[in-house]
Amino acid sequence: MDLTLSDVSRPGRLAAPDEGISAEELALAARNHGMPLEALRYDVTPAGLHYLLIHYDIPYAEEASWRVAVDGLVGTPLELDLATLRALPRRTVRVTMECAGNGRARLLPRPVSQPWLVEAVGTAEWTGVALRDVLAAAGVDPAAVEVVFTGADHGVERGVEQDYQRSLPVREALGEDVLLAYEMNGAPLLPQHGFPLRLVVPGWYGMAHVKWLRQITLTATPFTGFQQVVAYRMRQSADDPGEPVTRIAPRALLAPPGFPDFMSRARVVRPGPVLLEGRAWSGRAPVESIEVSVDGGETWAAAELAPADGHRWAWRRFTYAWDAVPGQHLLTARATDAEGGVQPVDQPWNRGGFANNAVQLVPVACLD
Ligand SMILES: Nc1nc2c(c(=O)[nH]1)N[C@H]1C(S)=C(S)[C@@H](COP(=O)(O)O)O[C@H]1N2
Ligand SMILES: [Mo]
Repeated sequence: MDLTLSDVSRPGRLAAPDEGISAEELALAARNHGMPLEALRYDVTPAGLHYLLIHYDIPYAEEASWRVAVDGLVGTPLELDLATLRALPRRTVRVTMECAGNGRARLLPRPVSQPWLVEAVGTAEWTGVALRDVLAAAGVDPAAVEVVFTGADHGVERGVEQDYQRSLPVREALGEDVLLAYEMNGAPLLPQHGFPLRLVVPGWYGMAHVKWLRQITLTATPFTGFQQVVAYRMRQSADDPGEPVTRIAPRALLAPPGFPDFMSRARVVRPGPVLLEGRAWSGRAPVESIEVSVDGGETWAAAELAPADGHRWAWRRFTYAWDAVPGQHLLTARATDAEGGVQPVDQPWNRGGFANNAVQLVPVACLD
């Protein structure tokens, strides 16, 4: 029998109303783990607690032989090794990264894919060279409109065989904090986070931060690869071209208060003062205020927001002093950013389950 790639690769689909998470989705979830929410207590997420999202396999890479090519519409094409990149001026940026599919598994109907609840987020200190320094060394042709980034990983997705590739408009690529990063939290990148080199695009959802970066190509026309025009579009129906997924929508998450039940992970607290804490971020504009509700969103109160301390692209801590009384409570928090973007209580739905920043709901039992 002659098999084609489309025979081994399934189209995107929505789950039936009563359809649970399948073994296939479980396999994805086990590979691509989230950040345990108690890690919201750290300013910088320890590398092993940062979430992971890997479409295909983690490529085997050796730093000594790694090269990244800079080509296309440039004056001087380059082939750079890691020693050359490390000798260029270093820059470190603290960045909160979130997968565009975060919140997907809570949607109704549920898009069948990596089934994130709300834990696909993490904050790291990325160190590397500013992409714009490398582009300046190559000399960007004024006719270039986009930069295409190619990873070393290869797979098939909905019948299309591909290297993982994403593009950015040239003006986004020239942002001062866009990095070719070779360190995470002061140590060489771990294999799963893109060793030895990845792109970091502060403020953008995770798909833009291409790992295992081996090629940077300046193009005269917008890129039409799979991850740009098929995946990562916000579509209402299969034939809707949809808007591209770009910057991170505002979101606040509460660190789970009290202690958990093993199976349900329901939270338990004792009566009295409970300091609620969490983190909030937005890739669009700085977070301006956080509100907390302890009655499932009926009433809201302002939370205390910690200073950004110069870290524009990192989440900010917030706290709220709650006086817990016996009974069942439904906690939630919502972020507003400087552009007036606020988290919805109702789900923002699209077929891929992208950029769903509906508020988190945290049921808490306060025991006598
Ligand atoms: N080459 C390559 N880069 C990639 C991916 C990938 O599968 N291959 N996944 C992207 C997605 S969807 C996300 S959310 C982030 C996750 O980065 P992390 O695993 O370091 O947290 O990497 C992005 N970069
Ligand atoms: Mo992602």
